[in-house]
This record gives sequence, structure tokens and C-alpha cells, in this order.
Amino acid sequence: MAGKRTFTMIKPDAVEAGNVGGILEQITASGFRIVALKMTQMTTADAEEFYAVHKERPFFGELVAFMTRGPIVSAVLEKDNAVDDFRALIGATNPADAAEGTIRKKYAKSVGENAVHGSDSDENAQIEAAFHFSGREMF
Ligand code: 3AN
Repeated sequence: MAGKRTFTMIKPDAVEAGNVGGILEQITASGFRIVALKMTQMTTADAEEFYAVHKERPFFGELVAFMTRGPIVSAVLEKDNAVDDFRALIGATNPADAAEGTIRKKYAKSVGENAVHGSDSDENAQIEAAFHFSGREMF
């Protein structure tokens, strides 16, 4: 059965642009309950670990520099079928390919600076949530 929780980050581009409120509003209006929420700034070591799966990709250095350049807002979200429904809500990785009305279509500038992260599996949702939040920070 599909899991009930996913993990998201509002990335530095969207925080800088003042879009935290608009993005959280769209998330909650779409039926997700906020289980955990905070603003932090990732260190280089944090970003390298979080994105370790991409370390051989040509854009890895650019991705780590981008994700550490300013604060992010991270959250754990709850809804039936959370991972897939949240991926649908945010839209394609490249905002040029993202469907009308999706968060990336509205707020993302490019494939690199694409406003939000969404976990791609139940297993990764759990790993990513535990990377950013302690048990006492999740409700
Ligand atoms: P998604 O975030 O949709 O799961 P992934 O997992 O393929 O996409 O990529 C992780 C992150 O790496 C993206 N959110 C984006 O910030 C960055 N990224 C992906 N592809 C590129 C690319 N071609 N150039 C620069 N950055 C990229």
C-alpha cells in the first residue's frame, strides 16, 4: 500500500523570491497535512550527503552550491498516496515540461533552480525526513 508521508524542501530560489507562503498554501489546499516544518541552511556536507545519489552527475557541484546558498524550508507532509500525489502537485523536474497549475510551473525558473523538492519513493521519504528532522520535531 502506498505510504502516507513525503518529504519536501522549498529551495533557496523560492525562499529568496518570497514564495514560501504561496507554496505552503498550495500544498495545504491540496490536502496535505504539515507534520513537520522548519527553515534551515544546509552546509556543503549536508547537501553532498542528501544528494549523494547524484554525485557522478555533471550538475552535482552546481546543485550543491545552489542548495547551500541560502535558507530552505523543509517539511514532512501527510496524505494518502503522499509521494505520488506530491510529485504530481510539484510537476516535472524541468519547469518547461511541468503541467499548468503545478508548483514548478508557477514558481520554478529552470531545471537547476526548480523551487521545490519532493521525495521519489516511500523509502526515500523516510530517509530524507529523518535526515532533516528528529522524532520530536514530527507531529
Ligand atoms: P526531482 O527533483 O524532480 O526528483 P532529480 O532527482 O532528477 O529531480 O534531480 C534532483 C535535483 O537535481 C533537481 N531538483 C534539480 O535541482 C537538480 N537537477 C536535475 N537535473 C539537472 C540538470 N540537468 N541541471 C542542473 N540541475 C539539475
